[in-house]
Amino acid sequence: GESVSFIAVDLGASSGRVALGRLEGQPPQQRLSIEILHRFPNGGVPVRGGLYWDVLNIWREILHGLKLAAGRGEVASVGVNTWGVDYGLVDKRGELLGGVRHYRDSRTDGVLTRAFGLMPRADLYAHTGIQLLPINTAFQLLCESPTRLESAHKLLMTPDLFHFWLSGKAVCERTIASTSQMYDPRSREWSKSVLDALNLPANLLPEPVPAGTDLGPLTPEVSRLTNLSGTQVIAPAAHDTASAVAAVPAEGQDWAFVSSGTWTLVGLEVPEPVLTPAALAAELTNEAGANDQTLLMKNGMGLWLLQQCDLAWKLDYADLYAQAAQVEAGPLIDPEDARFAAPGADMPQRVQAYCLETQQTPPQTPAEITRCIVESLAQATAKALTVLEEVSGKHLNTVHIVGGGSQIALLNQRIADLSGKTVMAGPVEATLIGNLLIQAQTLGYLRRDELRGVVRRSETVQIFEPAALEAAHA
Ligand code: ADP
Ligand code: LRH
Repeated sequence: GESVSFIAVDLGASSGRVALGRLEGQPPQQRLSIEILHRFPNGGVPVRGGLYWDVLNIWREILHGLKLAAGRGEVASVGVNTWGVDYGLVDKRGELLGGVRHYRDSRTDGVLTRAFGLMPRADLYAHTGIQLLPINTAFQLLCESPTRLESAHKLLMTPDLFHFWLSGKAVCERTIASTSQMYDPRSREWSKSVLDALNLPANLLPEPVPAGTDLGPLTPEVSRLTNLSGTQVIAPAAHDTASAVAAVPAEGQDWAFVSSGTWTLVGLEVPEPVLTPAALAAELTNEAGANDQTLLMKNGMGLWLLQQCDLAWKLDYADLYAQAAQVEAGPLIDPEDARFAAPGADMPQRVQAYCLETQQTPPQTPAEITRCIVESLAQATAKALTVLEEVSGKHLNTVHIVGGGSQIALLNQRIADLSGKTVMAGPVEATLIGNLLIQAQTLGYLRRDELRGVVRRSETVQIFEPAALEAAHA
């Protein structure tokens, strides 16, 4: 039958992928098939005490993926999503100025104290509605070199930088803008109050545009390099979390999502930002979602802990998680403890030191350490769900877990057990799917209320019931 194809580029902190999505069938029975054409590792590059993203290598990998896609036939459009908060600076001629720092760069250590001296914490929250993390763009800018800022013409958040390279258009897509701590979620514009108080370079910020903005065709150069012609560049929900949530296969109203990857993002889709003192006290974040939704979330540590352990172990994830499932739960860490944020293959030792300091028997084997990390992440997730129920006044029955971490059966089961809610796991590639669906919507192939139905028809979910309930049903 008839079909239309789109390319999604999903850049996560640990890996990137380029996928081709095909939307097939007639409304309201459309389905989406995805084929991952290219995967590549991603991560920080340490240089002279700083930590950077290798954006030129990422760009080469993107071009390679696009070329593979061109070999499959016509492609209507392409869109890029990435992790939040990071940015590049370009000069008047559009040239990239220096490197793109990784949010785990240590230059922002302690920056919050300086920031709160310029604008009190509660005010920063009232204006932006997001969790006050030192990695947020506004605070990174407080640590920028003044000469670099003076030479800059535009600040481009990472997905916007790639959209600029693809299309020649410099914009700031709203979902990624909302991770910056410079964006007001009510006016949906940059926050003049925050920019003024922190003395940030407002002149560098491109106009915010909605998720699903057509940026025009690929540049002639990119067309030539990739053999793609007639392909539009469309800014999807350019923040990976927002793309992932757009593809959660939920029905009804009583659900929460967990986007599980390098980070654990636990949240609810709500119609308006929640900026109450209770939300601030709970350190909840209101980021922009696709289709004008707000994502009310707790942003926290995720499988970063395991990724860093694995630098030392070099074990297969599936094997490791299977072994961990054979180990009894024991010691617990606080995943948010500051010692876990920085990169390093000494992560197992950091976990052990935490346990010793808190009078717990440290886990020894990779399986034991993995069990400790999984249990600690499950507990943090269950706690976040309770906080979200309290702050929103909503009773939740179902938790949709998407992303790489949704493949970890033990983690899914423990979240079900500890929260007492039904967990639905999958799709693993929700971010890619959300990216593709917003492009399809932008080009008129789908209505906004049809996106989740396409995911439900196209993907399977795995169900995990809480243990206590299972026992009650037996
Ligand atoms: P990000 O987008 O933040 O880079 P992903 O959503 O790709 O992260 O998730 C990566 C994580 O998924 C890995 O760190 C790992 O813990 C988990 N994972 C990857 N592959 C598997 C697998 N085969 N089985 C279980 N877990 C896996
Ligand atoms: C997860 C994520 C998260 C934060 C972080 C910097 O990939 O996008 O939502 O913004 O990266």
